[in-house]
Amino acid sequence: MQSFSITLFTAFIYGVSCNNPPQLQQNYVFNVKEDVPVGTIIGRITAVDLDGPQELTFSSSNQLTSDIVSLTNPMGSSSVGRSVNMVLNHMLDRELRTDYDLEFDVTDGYNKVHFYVRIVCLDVNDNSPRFLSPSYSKAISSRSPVGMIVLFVVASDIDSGLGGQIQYSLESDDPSDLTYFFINTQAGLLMTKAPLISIIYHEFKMRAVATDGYGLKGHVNVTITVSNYAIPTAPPTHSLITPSLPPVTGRGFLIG
Ligand SMILES: [Ca+2]
Ligand SMILES: [Ca+2]
Ligand SMILES: [Ca+2]
Repeated sequence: MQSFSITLFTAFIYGVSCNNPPQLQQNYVFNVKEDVPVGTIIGRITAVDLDGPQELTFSSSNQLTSDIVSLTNPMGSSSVGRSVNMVLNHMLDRELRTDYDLEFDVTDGYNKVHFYVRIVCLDVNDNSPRFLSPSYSKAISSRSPVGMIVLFVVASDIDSGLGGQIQYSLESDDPSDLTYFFINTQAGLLMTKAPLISIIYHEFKMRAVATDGYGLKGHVNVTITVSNYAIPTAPPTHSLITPSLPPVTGRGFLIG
């Protein structure tokens, strides 16, 4: 009897110590677009375990992973491949984070294997260009030359690729405004296009438009005041050295 118990115990130890851990089928990397809706299956994980002792079970191993995905119930036999699907718990935002290394455990009831699944967030053009200033305005003289740079507008777009590339244009409710001004499509330089000399005073109220490579637009109001008044300029900077008057060398005239 004692010999039987020792044999059984030895077999148990041998069996457990020789038990093979679960094997993942591959290193998993999934590309997921940032507009994929909640509840979508974004990937399937499969592991194999030939010798038990139990069918494989999978679990998330940290809070971040649980926040991003849930796992479905396992499907299939461990001996040929047991799988779980990852279901998205909240929408991704590539502009906040471009990738995640999710962490999971898979166990056969004896061995627990920790593994990572990489999620790469793919961009969608979900942002319109935004101007850095809420509005632009400038006063110029009606004697300003054609081709003069009046101001420059700047917009940014946080999407990648074409979705982040901006071209500028100018709009106005009064189309005749656009005979006097135009905007450089790449650099956002707003310039004079025609002589303004006939204008005594006028406020040109226009809109600069930034358009990304897929057609999303951002707008900003631009006011250019043209007048034939003197345009105030910044006062000259004062020098610490007071200039002395030049010596009087000319001749005076006696009027009488
Ligand atoms: Ca095993
Ligand atoms: Ca985006
Ligand atoms: Ca965009």
